[in-house]
Order: sequence, then C-alpha cells, then structure tokens
Amino acid sequence: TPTEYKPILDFIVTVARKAGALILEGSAAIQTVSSQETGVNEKKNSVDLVTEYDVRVEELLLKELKNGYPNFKFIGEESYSAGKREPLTDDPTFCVDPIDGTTNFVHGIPFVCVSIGVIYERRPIIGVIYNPFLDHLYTAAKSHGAYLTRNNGTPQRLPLASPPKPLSSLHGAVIGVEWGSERSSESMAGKSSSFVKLAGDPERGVPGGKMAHSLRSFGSGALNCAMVAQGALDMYWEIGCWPWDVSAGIIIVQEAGGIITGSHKVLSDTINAEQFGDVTEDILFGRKYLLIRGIADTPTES
Ligand code: LIP
Repeated sequence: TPTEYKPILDFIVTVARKAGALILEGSAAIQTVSSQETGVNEKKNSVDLVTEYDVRVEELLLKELKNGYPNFKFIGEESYSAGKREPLTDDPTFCVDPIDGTTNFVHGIPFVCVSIGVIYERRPIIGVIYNPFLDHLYTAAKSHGAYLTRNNGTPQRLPLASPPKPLSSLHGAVIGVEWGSERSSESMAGKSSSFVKLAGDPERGVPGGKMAHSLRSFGSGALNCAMVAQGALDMYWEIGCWPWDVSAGIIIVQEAGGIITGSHKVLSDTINAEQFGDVTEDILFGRKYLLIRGIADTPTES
C-alpha cells in the first residue's frame, strides 16, 4: 500500500520533470512548423485537440511510472481516448494528463502542465502538477501539506498567503471557470448562466454592490486547481472536467486547506462551508459539477 508517500512523490516529481522537458521540446517543434504539419488532431469535435506530443508524453509517463510502480493501475487521458479504459478500483492508480492545457500548448500560451495524481481507495492521495514553461511545480501528499517549488528553489507551503484568507462569499472573489470542449447549445446555455450567477451584478453595480471581482479562464483544469491552492484564485468551477484534469489538483487543493464539492448549491448568494462535501467517485468519474473553493480555515500542519 502507498502509505510511504515521500519516495513515491519524489519519484513522480522526477518523472514529471522528464515529461516537462518533452513538452518544451514539443512546443518548440510545434511553433516552428506550418499549420498543416503541426500534428494537431481533433478528438470529439473541432475544439477537442490532441497533438503528437500529448501521445508521446503519455507514452513516457506510462513507461516510467509502470517501471517504478508496476503494480499501480494506470488511467491516462490519451490511453482512455484510444479505448484502453482501466476501471477504477481500490488499488493504487496513476491518473495522468500528459498535457493539460492542450489548446494553450497549440497556441503557444505558456499555461500548460503535466498532471500526475495517485488515487487510492478511490480518493486522490498524491498530486504533482508541473508547468515546464514557468518551472512551477506543485506537489502534495495526504496529510503532508501542499507545496509550490519555483525554479527548482525552496518549496513554499501552500497557500502562499499567511494567514490564509477565508472565503465567506463571492464578494471580491476571482473565480476560475472553463468553457470546456462540450459546445452543444444546451451545455453552453448552462455554462453561461452559471457564469452570470458567479460574476453577475445582483445590485446593478452600485457602489457597495457585492459581486465577484472577475472570472478567469486559464485553459487547464489542473492549473486552475493549483491557482486555488496557491490562493491566487478564490474558486474554480467547471462542469464536465475529466478525472485526469483534477486528480492531482484535488489533493493539492485539499492539502492547502481548500474544499472540493460536486454540489452546485453553492451558486446561491452565500457560501457556507457546511454545503461542501468530500470528493467522491461520482464527482470524479461521473463528470458532474466540480467546484473547488479556496481556504476554509487554516490548513492543519503535517
Ligand atoms: C482541458 C481542461 C480544461 C477543460 C477542457 C479540457 P486538456 O484538458 O483542463 O479545463 O475545460 O475541456 O478537458 O484537453 O487540455 O488536457
């Protein structure tokens, strides 16, 4: 059983850095060839992109992770798309997104990461998110805290703000949201109306009116989670994200003192901590509403 988290976490970080190097190599290659030759393909529709490098990075992750921990199961975005769909069990399972933020990767926006989570007994227990463009590494293991390491320097405990700022309402919050790749008119209507509820102007913008400062759409579920853990985003809301987008991010947010829920009740005016539940398999694999919010109270020390 993966009770000794440290060696596993250190091993995953080494693998994530190798994946990061390949992502950078891929970005250099993809930005220098003509649009006909980029190797960008579409999955379910014209906005659901996959590149040659998504596949190559996942192959690297599969090989390296299985080499280190042959008994762990493996769920990966590109393996899943190719039809290799391991069922989720109680066994330790790597859940990976080789390139989270593929649209950013294709367009040269440096908000891209590799995301590696370990799920055990159906809960995320270890998370590593690495953005090689910024050299930002986010790590967490259950009951051991969450950390950000910038430019290979000293790890900083998350959230960065001290003392952490509790979130008692949407007033003044910055909220991460995503459009996702599901673009049916029904889905778009649902998302837009949620965005309005999150950032709308219930008091017509009068001075003193209580509304969120703004919404942000960074294009990577994993980095949205990282931003919440860091304390830069107060909240992240998305419907229909995949488990590999958020497996690592969930434990990083939780270890930073944040809260995950599948409930959409929170779109009411006031946010109460009691409304938030734990992450469940239904949220992770049922692709229901996922809401990750900032600090509930001071995170416990490990
Ligand atoms: C993306 C997510 C993003 C979501 C997209 C997509 P990809 O992952 O991180 O938050 O809105 O639908 O799933 O495709 O870049 O790995």
